[in-house]
Amino acid sequence: MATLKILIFPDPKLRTVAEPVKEVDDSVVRLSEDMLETMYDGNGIGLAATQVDIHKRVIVVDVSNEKNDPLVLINPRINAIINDENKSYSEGCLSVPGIYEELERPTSVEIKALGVDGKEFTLIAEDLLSVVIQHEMDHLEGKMMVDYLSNLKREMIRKKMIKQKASK
Ligand code: QAP
Ligand code: CO
Repeated sequence: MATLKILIFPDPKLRTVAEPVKEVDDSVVRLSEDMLETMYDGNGIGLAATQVDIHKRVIVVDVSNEKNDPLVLINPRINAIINDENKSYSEGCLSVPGIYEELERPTSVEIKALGVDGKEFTLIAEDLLSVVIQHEMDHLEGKMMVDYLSNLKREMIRKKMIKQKASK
């Protein structure tokens, strides 16, 4: 396994729309393992392949306290919004380090995806899990959490990220 380099906002590669995975072969399994290692290494709870500059529809998530419940979703899609009542969560992103913002999303969604075994499964995600999966699925569309903020706030974050990069 290996850790991968994470793209940082406003890297334009983060705007790439990911391609569906045609076949869950060894390369996809290896990618998901490397993504999990990269996510754990960065103390993250979710990561999309887009963030490591691989534009395939793969996301990994682990919202457990013990960090021992890895979840790999390949070609994920939201099948249904079960509860259209939105809830606000403080969201972070490994591609926007040091920034946390309150965002509203549906709290309960039904997701369909392929697992690393290539088989389709259905998952009813609620609360934090639901929010993280939606956040990661946005990345696959080239969408980021900063897009939900005001232009002013996004511009401030953009400048901060460029400064942080220059001082490293
Ligand atoms: C998405 O994000 C998420 O700024 C996953 O310095 C997170 O794992 C959705 C991280 C929270 C909803 C709620 C961020 C690590 C990790 C940072 C992450 C940082 C170190 C972010
Ligand atoms: Co993110």
